[in-house]
Amino acid sequence: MSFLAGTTIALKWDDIQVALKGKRLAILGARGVGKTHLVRFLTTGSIPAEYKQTVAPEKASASRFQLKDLNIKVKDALDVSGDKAAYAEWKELHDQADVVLYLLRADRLIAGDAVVEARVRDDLRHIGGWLDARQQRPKFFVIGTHCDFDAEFVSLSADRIGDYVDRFRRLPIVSELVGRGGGAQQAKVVLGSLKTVADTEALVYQIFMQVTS
Ligand SMILES: Nc1nc2c(ncn2[C@@H]2O[C@H](COP(=O)(O)OP(=O)(O)OP(=O)(O)O)[C@@H](O)[C@H]2O)c(=O)[nH]1
Ligand SMILES: [Mg+2]
Repeated sequence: MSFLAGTTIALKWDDIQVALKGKRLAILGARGVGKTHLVRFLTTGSIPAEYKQTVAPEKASASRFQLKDLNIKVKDALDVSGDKAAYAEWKELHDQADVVLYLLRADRLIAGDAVVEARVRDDLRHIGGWLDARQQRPKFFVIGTHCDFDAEFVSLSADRIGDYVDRFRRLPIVSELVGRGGGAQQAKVVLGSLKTVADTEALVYQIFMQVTS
């Protein structure tokens, strides 16, 4: 199976491969947002069958990111815990990264979950400071996962995802995050789901398209 079907998409992969060659990714976020899932997908092309909390940093089994038959190579894959006690490990990962992906539960923010909102705000207070301290800022992405729990997302046709993202950006907490991440030019927002391999591919594709832009 190819990574994503369709010739228009396949053509773009050349640019993406060049843009990603040798890049280091940092995948950060609270517990259960999908970090291990994403690291596993990027290193093996498959997704974990069950949830096991990450406690200590784990080196991903492949030393480079290889997406199926596509020659996408990223230098390192370290999977960190979402526990707040792991902020020191997050920082270390952040400081070496070319691309920083901050994962959060988009469904919970849309539902107005105050606990998730507070945690996200706290995370971004840390990450924002680290980003500001970098001489050359890495690309920063806010990645909203678990959208499959939002009925509106599920019924959305592929061509309307832009409207959905626009509405998400207008949530006060999201505009606060984007501001903390350096503004709309610097901080990209990507929404989707990691429920199935196909969902995960679609989300990763959206991310990689914007790494190149
Ligand atoms: N339905 C659905 N499940 C998801 C999504 N993203 C992740 N999951 C599931 O949520 C659970 C937690 O995902 P993990 O990748 O292990 O979470 P983590 O961020 O590594 O969490 P910690 O290691 O505890 O910090 C797993 O069972 C995933 O399969 C999503 O977008 N939708
Ligand atoms: Mg984990």
